[in-house]
Amino acid sequence: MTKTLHHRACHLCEAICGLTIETTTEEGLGTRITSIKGDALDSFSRGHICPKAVALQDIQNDPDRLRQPMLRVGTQWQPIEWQAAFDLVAERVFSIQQRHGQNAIAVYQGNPSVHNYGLMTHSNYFLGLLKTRNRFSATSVDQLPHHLTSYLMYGHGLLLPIPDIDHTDFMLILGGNPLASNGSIMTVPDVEKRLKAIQARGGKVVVVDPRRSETAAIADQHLFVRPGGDAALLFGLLNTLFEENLTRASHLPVDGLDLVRQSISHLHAEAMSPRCGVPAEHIRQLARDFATADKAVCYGRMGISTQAFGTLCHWLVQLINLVTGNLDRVGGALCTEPAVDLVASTSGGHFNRWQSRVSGLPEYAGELPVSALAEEMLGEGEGQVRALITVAGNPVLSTPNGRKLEQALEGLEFMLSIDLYINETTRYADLILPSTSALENDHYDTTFNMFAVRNVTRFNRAILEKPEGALHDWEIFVGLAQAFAARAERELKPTIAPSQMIDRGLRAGLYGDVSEYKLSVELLRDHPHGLDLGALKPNLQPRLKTANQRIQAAPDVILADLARFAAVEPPQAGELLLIGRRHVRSNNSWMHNYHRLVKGKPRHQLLMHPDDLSSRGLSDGQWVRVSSRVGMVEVQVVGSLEMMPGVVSLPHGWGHARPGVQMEIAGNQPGVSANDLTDERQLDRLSGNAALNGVPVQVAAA
Ligand SMILES: Nc1nc2c(c(=O)[nH]1)N[C@H]1C(S)=C(S)[C@@H](COP(=O)(O)OP(=O)(O)OC[C@H]3O[C@@H](n4cnc5c(=O)[nH]c(N)nc54)[C@H](O)[C@@H]3O)O[C@H]1N2
Ligand SMILES: Nc1nc2c(c(=O)[nH]1)N[C@H]1C(S)=C(S)[C@@H](COP(=O)(O)OP(=O)(O)OC[C@H]3O[C@@H](n4cnc5c(=O)[nH]c(N)nc54)[C@H](O)[C@@H]3O)O[C@H]1N2
Ligand code: SF4
Ligand SMILES: [Mo]
Repeated sequence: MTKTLHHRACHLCEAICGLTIETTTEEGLGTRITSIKGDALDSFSRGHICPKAVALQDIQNDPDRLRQPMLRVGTQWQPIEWQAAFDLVAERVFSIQQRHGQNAIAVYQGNPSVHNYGLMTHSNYFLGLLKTRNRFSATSVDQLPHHLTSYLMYGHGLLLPIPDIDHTDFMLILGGNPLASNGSIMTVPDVEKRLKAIQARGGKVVVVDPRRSETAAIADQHLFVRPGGDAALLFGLLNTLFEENLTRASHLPVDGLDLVRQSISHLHAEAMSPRCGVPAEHIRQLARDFATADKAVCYGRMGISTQAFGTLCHWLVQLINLVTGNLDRVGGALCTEPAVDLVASTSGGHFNRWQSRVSGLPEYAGELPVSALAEEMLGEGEGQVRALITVAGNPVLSTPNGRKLEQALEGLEFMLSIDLYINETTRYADLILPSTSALENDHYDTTFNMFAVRNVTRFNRAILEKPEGALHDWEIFVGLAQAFAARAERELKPTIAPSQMIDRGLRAGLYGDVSEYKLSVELLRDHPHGLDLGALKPNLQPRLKTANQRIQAAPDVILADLARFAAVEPPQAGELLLIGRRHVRSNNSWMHNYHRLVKGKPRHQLLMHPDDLSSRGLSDGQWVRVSSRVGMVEVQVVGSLEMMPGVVSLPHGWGHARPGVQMEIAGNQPGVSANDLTDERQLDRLSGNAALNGVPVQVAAA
């Protein structure tokens, strides 16, 4: 019996914690994982770990995880050989495109795509060949407003300023709950300690959230905000900074700031207070506290990007940091200098070059908003989507009006899923192609090193041997590309393995051949705990990719959105608005089949303020019927003083009790899907991002 210790970054969320994984090899029994712990020698995560990492062994060992390609024959699933599967896809996709045009194939790329480097490097090797404009991803139910704002203001959608959490004195958080999510567009392992360190050095943490979240509970101040009201609150803050001369000069070249000031002067704290539910005096005081802190940073995340004015929100966050002198400043918001730098190596992006067929929603960087996916399948006529390819995603549970999407999936001619499970979405597929598990694959974080609060890098080799006959995600895409190119008689450029691509990226980068580091994949093997490349530092000016290399404070399309903001009806008395929430033991729409994570009391009920319960004659623990324009679910309600009155909260990613799902849901707790209630017509119309938060609902006894 031999025991081996491996060091590796966890790929399950954005925090990229270092893990120490022990495997035991026994003759005749093979190799198994015998322990998963935080890696104290990882200087970035410092031994931090959460319960999901321990469940990596459950992903590995789960008998329900698919290990070979599966073909649906009627209601049955049958194994099929890889080459036969690739040829089948090539034939079906080619034939559909011949008959209905290139755009008849739609693609949805889900969240785990950005946590798996082979998917980042190779999915386009095949998907790019399809030349379809119907590309969709989780971006438009998540962070699209961040990218669009950076593209418009800084010239590159990935030039995202990150809170310098380790050096700030004042952190204002809107719509983020890092204590549950472990941070997002702020890769920050061990976030609770880092927030408490702000307080320990005499600084403050302020949280704006319609729920007293886990993060709000440890903050110095928590303000309830009406869901979807953040743009109003942020207008009030920015105006106060202007009106009360609380601004500070910035070293950055900026165009359009006077125009901003004039255009928003009527949106002052007093005018905005009824729209956000925050008293005007609190808005003004918050602006003063922010501006007088030596180093401050305003950070907005998921809760403010998935709402009707998500892009206005993120634009205002940038401006608040800018006019207080905190953009591109130590202790403020800083851009990273990653070892593999996609900002340097890619073009800035594009926006609204084409629109979706049915609703005319804009593309961003070649993708359309996923709220339009179902209507593109259901809407008859030229250009109708006839087939779908999903990659590492579960849009039935993850995108608004999941029931409508299900109806659309039933009518498809062909569906392919590249996924590990037969779940709520992939059960509609004709063919499912499962990859190796993460621990059987190398890992380099191409995405989250770019958004980390320190410049860090690491490359980890696979921990477990690749099972015979299994393929990595990237190899699946190579197989699909080769089969499709052969069928379509198209030329296919050769490709190289992801690790070779990363090696090239490392060598060509800032810490590569030209530097003292001389980073390469080979060199990173000597640093299994990861390599720290230093604190973030001011660098925005030379990295700007706008045409005139100046920050654009007043992009036309954003100023044009002020008219839409002005046209919104005031809040109605008695309204009830739905928001989401995350829990540290749950991961989007999956991992609910691992007992280790879901054990204990259920965590997917509806939370409601006790006053809202009693005004409806409801009691704590009762089953209720929640309905919206698009649907209805029945769920248990829990009275909670965490909730702002008039707001209810339901986590997404549940709702597993659907026929044909082939995995055992641990504890027999399927929950219900929040996206059976969210509305595909509720959008940030500017970017097309779904407004998942602030959905009007009614709640009554079931
Ligand atoms: N109402 C509401 N809806 C939301 C949200 C919300 O807050 N509220 N959040 C939104 C956000 S931020 C996001 S990112 C989306 C996420 O939603 P999705 O994009 O649907 O992503 P997941 O739910 O993580 O999908 C996980 C799927 O990927 C598969 N998978 C996991 N790892 C791999 C792998 O390595 N390879 C392959 N091929 N497959 C793999 C799993 O088996 C599972 O089927 O949900 C969004 N939906
Ligand atoms: N454990 C765990 N970690 C995860 C995930 C997971 O599913 N589970 N998912 C990962 C993914 S894909 C992402 S994108 C990140 C997201 O990471 P975060 O952005 O931190 O997302 P949440 O934890 O959902 O926190 C959003 C907060 O916004 C609040 N909110 C809702 N509506 C509004 C509003 O109108 N205004 C304001 N101000 N606040 C509002 C909610 O109450 C909630 O507290 O988390 C990642 N990490
Ligand atoms: S917080 Fe948990 S899931 Fe996220 S990277 Fe760290 S250990 Fe993994
Ligand atoms: Mo996300």
